[in-house]
Amino acid sequence: MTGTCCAPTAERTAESSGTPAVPRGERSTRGQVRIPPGTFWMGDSHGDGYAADGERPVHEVRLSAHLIDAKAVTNAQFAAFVKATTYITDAERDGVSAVFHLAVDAAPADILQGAAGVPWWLAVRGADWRHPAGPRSDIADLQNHPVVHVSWRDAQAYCRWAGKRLPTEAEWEHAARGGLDRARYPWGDELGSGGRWRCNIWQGEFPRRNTLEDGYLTTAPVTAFQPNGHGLSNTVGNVWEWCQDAFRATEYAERAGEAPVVDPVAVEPTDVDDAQVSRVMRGGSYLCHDSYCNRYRVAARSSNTAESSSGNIGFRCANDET
Ligand SMILES: [Ca+2]
Ligand SMILES: [Ca+2]
Ligand SMILES: [Cu+2]
Repeated sequence: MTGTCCAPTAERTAESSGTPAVPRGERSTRGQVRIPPGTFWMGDSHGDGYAADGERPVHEVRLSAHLIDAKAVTNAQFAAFVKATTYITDAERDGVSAVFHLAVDAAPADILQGAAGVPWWLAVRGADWRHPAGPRSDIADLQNHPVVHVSWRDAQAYCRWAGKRLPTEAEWEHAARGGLDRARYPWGDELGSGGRWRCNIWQGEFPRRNTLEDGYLTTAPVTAFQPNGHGLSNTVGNVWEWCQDAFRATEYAERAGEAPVVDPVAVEPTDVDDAQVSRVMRGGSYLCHDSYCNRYRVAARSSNTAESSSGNIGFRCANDET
């Protein structure tokens, strides 16, 4: 396990290449909202981002009409998928996933190591989507919380079964903006607080003391907090959300000059199923805090390898309009 700021990267030992064999389900738009065709300014209009993430230059993007889930995929939904397909996630196959240190619920022998540079992440044996805090935890009381410990490859498999697909990075950002032009957050430019948090991030001193002003140390139910202008809940905060795109920090710079860019998606040219390809994650998570990671903004970008999983990465689905 090596470290990126907000979510650790797995060094999997189990064989994990190739598309998992999951039957493709009939197209479904259940739980999805329609996003009409339109253009928007993609990227960081405020200069808030980390240069290495490539949130700039801001550029105009035109999107065709599409659909996107109003909320992240829940544990209950993922359980239905696993029941129907007997799918085994990357974390289950590997036997290990990353859990935030204050959340671990495991025997000491199952706590293997901290991640280099990010000691608040612990590799925990037996941590997986059914046991989000480790082997001693379960999801009985977390049915409507976002599924976590799912890799990009696991998310792809779910989408295939559900008759859906992952959103592109551009679709995700456009939907997360909720119709607010160039705003910082899904509700406007100010984070707000004063006892009224709009999203699930970290309050207090990261990574030891969380004052829980927003109510949650780790995940919140997928419909907690007010939805944005498009009816989407918890785009920023709660859990990172996988997108379809391969991650390239230079992506936006390469788009400059085309105006507007139409339905962009960064594809990995060699092997779309490569477990090592870095895939885009959006929205930040319950661990984000301005003091070390302000990626709970709609423009913020991050990435992880397609086989990585942790207790703060989930996903929502999208669909073409037929
Ligand atoms: Ca929180
Ligand atoms: Ca989110
Ligand atoms: Cu963060």
